[in-house]
Amino acid sequence: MTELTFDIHAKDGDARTGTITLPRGRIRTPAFMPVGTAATVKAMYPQDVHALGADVVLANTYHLMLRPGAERIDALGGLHKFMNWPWPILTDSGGFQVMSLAKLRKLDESGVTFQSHIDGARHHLTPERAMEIQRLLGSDIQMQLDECVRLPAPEADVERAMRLSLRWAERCKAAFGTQPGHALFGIVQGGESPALRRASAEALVGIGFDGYALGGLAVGEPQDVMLAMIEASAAYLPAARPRYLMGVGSPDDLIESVRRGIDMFDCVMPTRAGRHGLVYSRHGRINLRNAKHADDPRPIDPESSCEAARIYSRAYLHHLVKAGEILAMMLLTTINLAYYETLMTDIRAAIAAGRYADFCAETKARWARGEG
Ligand code: PRF
Repeated sequence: MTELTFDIHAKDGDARTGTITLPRGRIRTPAFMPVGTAATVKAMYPQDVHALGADVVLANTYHLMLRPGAERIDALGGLHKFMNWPWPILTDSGGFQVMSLAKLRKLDESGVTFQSHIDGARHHLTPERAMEIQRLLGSDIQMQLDECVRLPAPEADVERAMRLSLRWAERCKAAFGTQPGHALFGIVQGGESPALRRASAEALVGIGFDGYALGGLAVGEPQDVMLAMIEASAAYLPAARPRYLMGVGSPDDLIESVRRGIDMFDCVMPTRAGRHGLVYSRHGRINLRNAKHADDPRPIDPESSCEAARIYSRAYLHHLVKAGEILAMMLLTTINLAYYETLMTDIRAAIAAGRYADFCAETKARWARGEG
């Protein structure tokens, strides 16, 4: 179906570390994908995102179809050239963003009709159009169109959405056709029902995808439910294919999900938090808006591999945040992405060394000790 290969180098319990290879580059797993919704990881130069250790970024069908338009990006040479990111790009399919952002949404068997949150224009997104847009963008890893139900929800609603997502999965696979060097992932739905999760996973595997995502999680349920649903889904997915947990999560979510066999993640948390005065470090989360940092000469983390975390004082970063300076967003986003990517590097090393359980315990203990 494609040239995506996934080599697993080591396993430790259900956690695994490996490499996804695509023509545009390799993705070391477990991988964290920074979110580049509108063809930019906000406040970052693309080369800096890569230098921090990101092998792949996520971009969004929904935002790019509305502005600047998939046909325009295609005419300009594709998304990689447009945003000056030559490495792999994964694109989400749009359904989830329509449900969270668009106005006047109407969903039926054919797809979803909605009004743009930008100018109110009407659009119809079908499985076929979602695949066409992702092909026009030149996306390396494309996602099926699905319907994600926020939790808690009646099981009948969750099952209806899961079955619809399966029918859309078939249509997406047919529309994707053969695209050498590009991959298509299916998305497991099924809310907080282990039986629905299993049925969804088994049906998707029957259709056959290059990788499998877990959707419909981190949408209102507690963490223990999310982790149980990962277990209920992963057990029925092929070990030899990558597993991607969509829209997750906190550093703790990442290490607990990896423990249960997840290989890929994306989340706005490090980038969005960085634009709101929050930094993640080895010692937990720090809110730089807090007045207690105003006179603090210490850096965020003197031992960080990230220069911004080593050099600038908390007092200076506090000042930049309070003053609403652009540099605050640039430095904090850099520090946060560096932390997330370093965490993934450490996770991969711990799995390879067969000491993942110890690594998790040590990491959580350091977070619990606080700000350092
Ligand atoms: N489906 C798609 N994208 C997503 C999700 C989903 O369920 C989620 C849920 N956490 C985030 N992004 N297509």
